[in-house]
Amino acid sequence: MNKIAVVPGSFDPITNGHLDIVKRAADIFDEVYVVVMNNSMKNPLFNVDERMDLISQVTSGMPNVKVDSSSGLLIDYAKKRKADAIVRGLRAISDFEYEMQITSMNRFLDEHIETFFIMTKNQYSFLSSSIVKEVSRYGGDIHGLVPEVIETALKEKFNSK
Ligand code: COD
Repeated sequence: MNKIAVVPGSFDPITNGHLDIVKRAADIFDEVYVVVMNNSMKNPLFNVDERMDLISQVTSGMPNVKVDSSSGLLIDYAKKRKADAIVRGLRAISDFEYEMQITSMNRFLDEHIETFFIMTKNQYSFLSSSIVKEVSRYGGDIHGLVPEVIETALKEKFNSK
């Protein structure tokens, strides 16, 4: 049976840490939807269309990965896609409390959709979209932390401000 996963996030912008989770999910599931969603705690630098466009560029070599967005609840999106699983990445113990809270809430809303966690690779354990934006904003070198197209998009964003 076709197994479908949703990989949700803010992806503002997508980093090599996110991309590694997407690749590993795509090796396990038949179809993977990378979905750009709103996190009400965050104020994004890139708009939803820009984030989707960047993700599409960096996942173009992954035939079973599709890029989408949603402005509603994650669980409603997962149901709409008939997903078997939600896949999230874990970096450190500090991620755990938040992830556990949203996983429990999603299970409260629908107990049939499982959440799977993929541990980050060591080299990405310190990496977040926020830290990449911070370093890029002040002209630091983020090569190797994000795909080149993201490096360029960040430079353009900060130079135009
Ligand atoms: N290595 C591995 N994984 C990583 C790395 C890294 N270096 N960096 C981030 N990740 C993981 C994160 O742990 C997360 O699992 C995923 O990648 C996406 O990260 P972000 O930061 O882009 O996305 P978040 O955490 O802001 O996404 C939160 C959602 C937008 C999914 C959440 O707010 C949501 O579901 N919003 C929709 C409304 C909703 O349903 N809310 C109720 C949920 S209780």
